[in-house]
Amino acid sequence: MALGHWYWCGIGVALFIVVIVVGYLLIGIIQRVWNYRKLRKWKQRTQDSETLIVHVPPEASTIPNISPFAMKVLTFLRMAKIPYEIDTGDPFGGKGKTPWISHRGNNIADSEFIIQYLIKTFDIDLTSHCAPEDLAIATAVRIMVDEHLLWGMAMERVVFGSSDNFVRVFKIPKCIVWILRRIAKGRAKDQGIGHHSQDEIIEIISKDIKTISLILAKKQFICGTEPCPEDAGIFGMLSQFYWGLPNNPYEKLLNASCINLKSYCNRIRATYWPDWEDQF
Ligand SMILES: N[C@@H](CCC(=O)N[C@@H](CS)C(=O)NCC(=O)O)C(=O)O
Ligand SMILES: *[C@@H]1O[C@H](CO)[C@@H](O)[C@H](O)[C@H]1NC(C)=O
Repeated sequence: MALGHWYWCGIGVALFIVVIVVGYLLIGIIQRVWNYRKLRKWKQRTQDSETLIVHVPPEASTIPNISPFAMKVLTFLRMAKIPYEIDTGDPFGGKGKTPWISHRGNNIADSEFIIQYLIKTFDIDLTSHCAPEDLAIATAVRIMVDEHLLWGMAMERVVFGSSDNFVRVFKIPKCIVWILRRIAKGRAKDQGIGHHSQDEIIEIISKDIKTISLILAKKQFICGTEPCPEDAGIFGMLSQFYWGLPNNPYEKLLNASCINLKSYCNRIRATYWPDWEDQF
């Protein structure tokens, strides 16, 4: 009797494990096939045309795009005067991230690879006015923004900020806030910053913001009087703090001691986004 009990119990556990493993593998396979078909579709759609398609998340409510990397690429395209069309149906590309582009049958993911591709393909020169050492500092600032300031923005927006703001800015249903919060928390822990308290994160991120403010100083753009591609990246993120995070704890800092960053954002917005309000 007792043996029979353990026998069926063992079968049950084994079946359960098999179902989980097969389910996991199946999801992986479906994802791959779906990804492959998506990339093939956009390759076919763009290979005989000159239209540049930029894949980004759907429209938000207070800023043209809630992805800082989408804002970076879109602002760069405007700086370089390259015409583009937006697609919001497939925001995530071959690397699972947004934005990505499709052009002449090429699918390119990651904002930096996209900008490199565009500079090469359209023969864009937006750095000839920069001294090499100024450009190096601009690049260092942009990398800090992309890889560090990003986490302060994401934590504030998704984890600490009110879900009402999140729902309003993103135009998403309230029921998915919880799951996005869990995902963001997990990623922030993997990155490292997620282990700190909110106060500690505010301290860390305020230092980033003050540093950028000091480096920008009285300059119009990060490399001087003319914009360079790194400005697109810096603006892509700062614009989120300015317009895409209502009532965030950095507002006071920006108002009080980093007002040059607000002027910088306003300058870039006025120059490249005269149609800002029409975007949402
Ligand atoms: N290094 C990438 C970063 C892109 C990125 O992190 N995009 C975010 C949105 S701002 C994303 O797609 N997140 C979705 C995810 O990670 O699942 C780039 O520069 O394009
Ligand atoms: C920052 O300045 C703006 C515009 O001047 C104002 O609307 C906002 O309330 C200020 N925020 C804080 C926290 O001081």
